[in-house]
Amino acid sequence: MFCFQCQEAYKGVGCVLKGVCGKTDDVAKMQDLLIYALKGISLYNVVAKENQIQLEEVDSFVMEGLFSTITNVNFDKQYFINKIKDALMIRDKIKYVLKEKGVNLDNINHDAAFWNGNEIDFYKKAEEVSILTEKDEDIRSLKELITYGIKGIAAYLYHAYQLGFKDNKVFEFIQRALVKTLDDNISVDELFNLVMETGKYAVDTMALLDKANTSTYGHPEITKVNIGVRNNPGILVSGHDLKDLEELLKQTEGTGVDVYTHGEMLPAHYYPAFKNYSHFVGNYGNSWWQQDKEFESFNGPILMTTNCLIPPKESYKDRLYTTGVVGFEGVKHIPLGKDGKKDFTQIIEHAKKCKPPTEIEQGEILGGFAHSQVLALSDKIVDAVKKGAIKRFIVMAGCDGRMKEREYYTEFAKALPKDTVILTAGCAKYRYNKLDLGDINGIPRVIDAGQCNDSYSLAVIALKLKEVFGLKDINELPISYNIAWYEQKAVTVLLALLYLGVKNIHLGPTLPAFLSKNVIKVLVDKFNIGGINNVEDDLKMFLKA
Ligand code: FSO
Ligand code: SF4
Repeated sequence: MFCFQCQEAYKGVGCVLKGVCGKTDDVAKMQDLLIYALKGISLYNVVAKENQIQLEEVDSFVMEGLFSTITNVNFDKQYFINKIKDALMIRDKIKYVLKEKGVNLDNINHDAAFWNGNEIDFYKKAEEVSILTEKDEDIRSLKELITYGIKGIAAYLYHAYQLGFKDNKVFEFIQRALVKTLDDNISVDELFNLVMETGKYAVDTMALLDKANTSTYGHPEITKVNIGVRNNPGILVSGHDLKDLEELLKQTEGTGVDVYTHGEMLPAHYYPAFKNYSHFVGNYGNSWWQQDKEFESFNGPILMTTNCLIPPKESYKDRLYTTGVVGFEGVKHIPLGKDGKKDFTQIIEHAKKCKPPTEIEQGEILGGFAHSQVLALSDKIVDAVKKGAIKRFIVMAGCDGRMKEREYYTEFAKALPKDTVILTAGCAKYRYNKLDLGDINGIPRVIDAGQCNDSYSLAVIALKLKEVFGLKDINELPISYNIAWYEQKAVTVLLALLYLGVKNIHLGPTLPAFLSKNVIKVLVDKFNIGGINNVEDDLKMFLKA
């Protein structure tokens, strides 16, 4: 195996024997092969789309397949083997439909369009299509940058899709981009253009998800979220899927079972629609990488709706449930029923037999500053900026992770002068959202917009401020970007920001292993992207920017 798609890639180069995330060699290979099979589907489906043949089940299959290969989503080898088999069937079905309609397919001659094999052949084939078969380091780097960007787009699109929102142009782009990554003659310039186009579709998809979430559940509002526990048995929900949470809240109503959020599900508390459930108690614990301790002390069942899952300990494995694209061998999975709904009865019955959660902390955290809420406060914020009470905003959105180096973000937040405000989204916030950083004239010094996809809100806020201050360029705003990344959705968010013209973004704790030296050089020249150093030097650099 070779995988370098996340920030924790082994030695900053790539995982080769087993993933730092726990992904095994065979799962990694099956993920590579699934991606290759999705490219094969896309070769034909792009032609189908050109001929006005819309096969929605194919679009959704490609979207789900991409999502399932994101870091910490699915560790189940059999899941991928089944998906590869399905993919080969789907590919050949589209080929058949196109031939029946007399569409000329002479231009499709890539191996991805024709290869076939049984399970026994899959491992050998996976080695033939490994990332490392692309020998040119820069081309490989750009192709993977695009692939990871569209994996994140697929994840955000999936959440919107669950709520009945879709965008055919995004489906089309995803598949067109996958096809381009098969092109052996593509130039570096063409790939750079495709990187920027990925950024454009990242913005469109985050906007679509924002519309899906806010029109279904209302606009997030300022909310204090309880971090203590009550004395009833509980279910802990993690991941990003609000639809799953909604169904679970409905099904647990009146059962005596409480519901808590973990990690990236925390922002669900900010939505008006979820405030109506009196058994929706609060948030338990911290970000994803602490789940091995926190799932243990929660005592009740845990539902993983998306990433980030880590290989479970035996002490809570039997209390763990996955759903959607998430999977782990030996862990119970809640499927989508024929009626389009999920039946969570077994989790609820399981919860009733469990002890209430062990309290690990007490108090409240504050959030809910998505664009609508912040724009409602914009007069106050603009006034504070004009009067010099707020000198600078620091965007510290993104992901958390287990590397010790990430303590930097806590130290950085603590060291920021009192006239600065942190804008955050994603699980990076857990590095500083429980510090008492105070407020500026009633404006909290940590403004949490929500999940990583709500970084879109931060972009909307920045664009609004640019308008209010009458600036020509978003980079003239007193905003610095000190972003933490971990997995591929953060790549998507980064490409979205680049597409919106944001410069001087600093990315940490380390730069992506998949960016070659030359690609980094271009990103530095064009966008002045940088890494991080130490708190003291970085503070000086960010504050004088
Ligand atoms: Fe964190 Fe995990 Fe949301 Fe990522 S939970 S690391 S960017 O998956 O998705 O912010
Ligand atoms: Fe390694 Fe990250 Fe790939 Fe897991 S996802 S195998 S940790 S690079």
